[in-house]
Amino acid sequence: MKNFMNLEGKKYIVFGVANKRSIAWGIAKCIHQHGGEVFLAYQNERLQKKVEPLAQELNAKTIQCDATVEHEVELAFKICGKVDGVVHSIAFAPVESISSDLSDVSKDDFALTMDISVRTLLTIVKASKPYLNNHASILAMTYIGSERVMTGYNLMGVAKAALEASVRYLSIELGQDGHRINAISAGPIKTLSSSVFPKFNDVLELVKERTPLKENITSDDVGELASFLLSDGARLITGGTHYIDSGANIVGA
Ligand code: 0WD
Repeated sequence: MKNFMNLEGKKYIVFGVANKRSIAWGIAKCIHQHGGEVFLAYQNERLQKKVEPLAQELNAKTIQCDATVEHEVELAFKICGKVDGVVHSIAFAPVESISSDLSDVSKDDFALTMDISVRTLLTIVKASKPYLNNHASILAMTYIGSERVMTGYNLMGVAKAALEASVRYLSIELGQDGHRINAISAGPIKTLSSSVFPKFNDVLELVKERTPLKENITSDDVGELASFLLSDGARLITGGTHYIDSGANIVGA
């Protein structure tokens, strides 16, 4: 039987590695373990010291790329060359905009959050098109705060709803060329970004108390789902949001 999870001979560009706790790092490691070649894109010079040693572990090439800057994204693909898949693992909202009431969020903070957390996916998809090998697969990271009110998630919930809708519309656009795009909705994981959300540790505890599997997930767990969605085993799966959350998404109040 063919091993669909085998990513040998395939190449993937992963956007959003900040450090070893990043979900993007869990995904990159897993792609590598399944035989895929990885290219890591990180946001700025500040992150270079953290990302370069990680890249060496995977024998991965790196590029500095602010995904809000179109020509930097185009350059990243030009340097990386043809790919079989792309991972978008990028999000940002100013701390004060998450902790404030949604209707109090300033115009600037709203625009910045949407620009980094949603618009970058569109920029990356557009720039990727000339570089996608046949049957390529694109992934974006989301959270259930897009569908349900999760205390403290606020503005980021609105951004993730827009991201998931973008994935659905992009699936039609990309499907015309035989490419796929999906979102992964992960349970809470302690990372640099998640540390800004108030009472994050309580959310981790709730997973252990209330979900069917009573276990918090890790970036490595996300990596396995990502590797599957990037692989030919998922060749007819597109436009969807796929949960890896110990079953949290089916639990009522
Ligand atoms: O519980 C969690 N950690 C969950 C995260 C649960 C479900 C989903 N997610 C999502 C996040 O919303 C995000 O989309 O997963 C994705 C990755 O988040 P992460 O791994 O939790 O966080 P982190 O390691 O901080 O990676 C996000 C990175 C940024 O990190 P910092 O902390 O420096 O803001 O996104 C990158 C940046 O490296 N990033 C950018 N990359 C390129 N260009 C940009 C940009 N303009 N802005 C932020």
